Amino acid sequence: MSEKHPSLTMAFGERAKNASHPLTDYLFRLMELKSSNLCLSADVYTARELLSLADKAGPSIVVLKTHYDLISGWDYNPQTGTGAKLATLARKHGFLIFEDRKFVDIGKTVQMQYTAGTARIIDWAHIVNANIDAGKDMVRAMTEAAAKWKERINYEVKTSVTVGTPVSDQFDDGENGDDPDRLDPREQYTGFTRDSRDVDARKGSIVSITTVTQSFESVDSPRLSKNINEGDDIVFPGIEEAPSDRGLLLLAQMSTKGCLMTEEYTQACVEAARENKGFVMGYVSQESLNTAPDDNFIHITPGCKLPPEGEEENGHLEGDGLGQQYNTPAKLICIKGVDVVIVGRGIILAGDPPSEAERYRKKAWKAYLSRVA
Ligand code: BMP
Repeated sequence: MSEKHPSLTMAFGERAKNASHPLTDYLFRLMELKSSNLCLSADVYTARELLSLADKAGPSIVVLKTHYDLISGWDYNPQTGTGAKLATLARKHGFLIFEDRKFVDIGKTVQMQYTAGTARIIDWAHIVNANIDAGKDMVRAMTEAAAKWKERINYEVKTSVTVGTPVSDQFDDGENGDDPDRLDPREQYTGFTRDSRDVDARKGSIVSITTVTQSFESVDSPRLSKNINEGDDIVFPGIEEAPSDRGLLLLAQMSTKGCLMTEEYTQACVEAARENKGFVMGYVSQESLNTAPDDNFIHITPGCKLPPEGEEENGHLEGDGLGQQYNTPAKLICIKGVDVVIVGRGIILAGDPPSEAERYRKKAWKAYLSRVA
């Protein structure tokens, strides 16, 4: 880390002005507005707990980090499911949703995992991350997928299918197999367009009449503003709604003991970030990686914990016994130069998680203020 890099002493509000990604600009301004550089890692067991925690801790945080695949009862419905509900809470409290999916695969597979499948991550997560062990082309693949998605949401396709005489075997191809609005990979990336014949072919054995209606609806506002139920349209005051752009964080370093990510790998992340500034917001890392004069990437850092209230703050913090290592917000922000700290169990396992989130917010913000002073 270069101690003297300008991003280390510049206020977040100033960094917003030079941000190369609309979401980074937004996030820096949100951080100033809420006096928060705290990300809550909402690693709880059920969707109900997740939504309740997001609602209660929402005022203290600027990013909510999820692992959707560890949540039981995740409702995949794009309009009314868990992702859509989180999006409503994000708008209400002013935070961004970061799905910690750590994509790593060939570009084509990652494109599909990101934009399609059951979870349709891109629909509800403003930010995702990637491990680029597979090579830098994966970042380009994700950039292209996000650009196509954004193009597509400007012309929302509404398709309704009416079927007659359904019989039990119509559910053969999975619960979402008949979702007419789902992204077809061929449709997305090769110009393929589904038409009524496809639907007819799939339904041929089970329906007597199939009617497909498609309409194209132009929308100007962000995707997340759509499908809002009445009463759920509250937007956090003092800032506009988050842009509909999607952003990527590169997993450049990990917090774990014995992490195998080499300096060479981390340097490849830095190069990939600089080459894809329009989509890469920054890094999940353990230190600032801004070294070139105009680097202004955001650094979001897990492995953060505070000692219990009243205990010596600079003492040694125990890991979790499973490889996780912890540092205090003061060390990560002032010494290592990161911008946002990620806290999971430090908050979740506290007696009163919302007030513990507030304690972390204050400590992390104080560390930032002393860094830029
Ligand atoms: P906790 O604060 O409870 O240790 O949780 C840390 C969270 O950050 C977990 O969700 C974990 O998956 C994630 N994480 C991490 O701990 N270290 C990394 O290097 C990268 C991560 O995404």
